[in-house]
Amino acid sequence: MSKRFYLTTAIDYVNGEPHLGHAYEKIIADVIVRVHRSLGQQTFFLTGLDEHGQKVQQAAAAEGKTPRQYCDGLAIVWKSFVQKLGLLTDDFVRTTEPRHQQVVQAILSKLNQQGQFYQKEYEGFYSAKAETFLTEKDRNPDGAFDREYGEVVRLKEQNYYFKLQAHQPWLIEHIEQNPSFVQPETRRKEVLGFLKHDQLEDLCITRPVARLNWGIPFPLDDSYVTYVWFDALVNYITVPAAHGDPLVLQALGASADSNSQISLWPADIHVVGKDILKFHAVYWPIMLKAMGLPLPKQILAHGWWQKDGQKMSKSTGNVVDPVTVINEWGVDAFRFYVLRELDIAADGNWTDAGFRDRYNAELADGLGNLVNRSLSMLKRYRNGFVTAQSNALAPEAERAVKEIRALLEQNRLQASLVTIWSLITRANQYVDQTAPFKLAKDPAKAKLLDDALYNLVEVCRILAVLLWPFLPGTASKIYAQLGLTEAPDKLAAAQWGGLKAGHSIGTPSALFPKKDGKDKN
Ligand code: ME8
Repeated sequence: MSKRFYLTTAIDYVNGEPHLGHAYEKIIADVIVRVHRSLGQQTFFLTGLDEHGQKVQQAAAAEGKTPRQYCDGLAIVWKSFVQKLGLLTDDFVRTTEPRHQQVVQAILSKLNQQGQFYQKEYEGFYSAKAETFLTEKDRNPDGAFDREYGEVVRLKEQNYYFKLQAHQPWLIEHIEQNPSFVQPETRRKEVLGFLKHDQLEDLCITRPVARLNWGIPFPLDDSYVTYVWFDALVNYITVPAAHGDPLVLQALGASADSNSQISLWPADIHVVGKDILKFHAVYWPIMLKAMGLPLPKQILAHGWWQKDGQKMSKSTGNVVDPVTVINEWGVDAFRFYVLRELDIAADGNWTDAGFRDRYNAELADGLGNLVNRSLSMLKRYRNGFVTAQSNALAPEAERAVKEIRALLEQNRLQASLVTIWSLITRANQYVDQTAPFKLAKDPAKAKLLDDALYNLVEVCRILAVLLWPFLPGTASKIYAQLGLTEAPDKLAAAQWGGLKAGHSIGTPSALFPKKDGKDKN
């Protein structure tokens, strides 16, 4: 049983509908999963919902629903969002599922037996929005708590704590010795800076039922529920356990069913936003180490989106609704904009004009035009039959494939798209330089026309293979228009010379119809 490439995203709070930030994270993850599939690996892609906690309890109450009714309703919306984005997911976890609850409780019991927990009374500040306790250190220079914490209240309560301090030295060493453990580099430095300069506070892992009852019952004391982050992080091993991962089952003290085993753990990449890096790069590794499980290979933290230079906020109406954009422009146009606009490390700014400009210039005039005119010319001048192999663009295509392979190994998605588009630009120049429409008028130039047409359709084929992880629907359409019945889902097919003389292509049609400037987006 070989281990699959296992990738996860953050599980989203189910206290509203999905927005641009959620969509972005899932798309980055999907591209990386598809890259690994294209390289021939077996993959497993997990996403899901974080359904417990005060925020969800409050959101449900505001709608006059029980938390369960509220979550069940929204789970339908979020699952259909996965379809809308075209994600190749293998499972969808909800933290209210019994399979998850069992794993959380088993871990809590195990860590308790090892003496990792203790009780103490806390008196101080609490933010329900961030589901966290705050200290004086969290105040801004003006003395107020940041607006991101929402309403901050004073409280005094008895809770259970997880001892973290003893773990600090090995974690620093692990991050120093494994540069790819936290990426991008700026985020790695951020975590190291924090671990080296601040003493880790023990983690409060319970909330009293009297204040919050929407959570996983704490197995050691029924007057508590489990802290939502301890609950949520565990989802990453709930699913391996549910699929019979022997390593995880062993750590949980459960026996493996030999008929249904998939090896997933350790995760290859946890894709998360920069705001939840500490939970993933500090608390989660410590929890795993205490459980006796190996650490994930990488935590990849992406930047955040704003709209028109401002934080997205439902109350001001300043939001991008991915579903509206996708319904109007198509999912691949949406995927392209978010992937091309930002490097994973950077923060981004959505503008409707920027979206429209990229659509028209890069998708319609760049890729769409190249594919449409290349295939249409082959149809018109050679009845749609592929001409004899010619290699004028082969060196440039091969160079691009090599460069993209290296970039993809480092998850440099934006840079890969830049390289793909330089090949598109080069091929469009080649049309202008060779001018097949002129060659077609002179029978003495038939061989030159054959050569030009071969180079163009073969570049289109290679582009489809390179584009598949990013724009899967478009890549499949290009293959179909080329009359190819297989899927463009293997990078090995990006080798020059795949199209054979005499092959008959399908019917060309516009991939990205040009839109005028009056659209809303
Ligand atoms: O944090 N731009 O859930 P969440 C980019 N349940 N990414 C954004 C974003 C934006 N404007 N807004 C949110 C949680 N995100 C927890 C996670 S994981 C065990 C538990 C990202 O719904 C955010 O960074 O608040 C996070 O990675 C994800 O969306 C879910 O955020």
